[in-house]
Amino acid sequence: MKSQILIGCGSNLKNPLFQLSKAMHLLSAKHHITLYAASPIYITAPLGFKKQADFFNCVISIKTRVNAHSLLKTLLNIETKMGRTRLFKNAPRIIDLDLLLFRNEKKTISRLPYLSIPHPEMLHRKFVLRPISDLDSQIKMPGKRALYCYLKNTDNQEIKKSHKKIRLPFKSSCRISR
Ligand code: PH2
Ligand code: MG
Ligand code: MG
Repeated sequence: MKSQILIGCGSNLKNPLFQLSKAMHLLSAKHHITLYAASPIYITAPLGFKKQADFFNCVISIKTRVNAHSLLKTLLNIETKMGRTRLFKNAPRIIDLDLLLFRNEKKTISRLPYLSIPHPEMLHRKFVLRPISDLDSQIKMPGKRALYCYLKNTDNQEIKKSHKKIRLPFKSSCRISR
């Protein structure tokens, strides 16, 4: 897989599968973004704040000509457009779009919206690492090992593949999720 721009998607409110599909359609409708591949979707136990419904998570790979900060703004705009509210840290959410990796960039920008890539939590989250390995098991953290190497540290986290299909916004030439 060539693009190396990865976005983690999650939802646990108001028909999460529908919300994931809607987010992918809104993203691919942006003229500066091309959706390149989508991982399978996983049903995952909540990390952090536990008293909430299971999440549906997947990772998508995109191509874009804009920079990471501008892409982050687009992701936050889509979250807002879809009705995301921020009640407290790790609260249930209708949609969460996290910029995980942006090519080989390592960067922190402290002005708003705050950006830190690679995503600071990604190596500890099975709901991120598992779908990334489905897309491409060789993807590396900038300056570190292949991401699948970190998966074994997350054995205690519960995730299972969802077998329900969602509507994907791909053209037939794109790689489609299994
Ligand atoms: N996102 C969080 C916190 N906890 N747990 C699961 N299973 N899936 C998520 O997407 C998730 C979470 C913060 O963004
Ligand atoms: Mg998140
Ligand atoms: Mg987020």
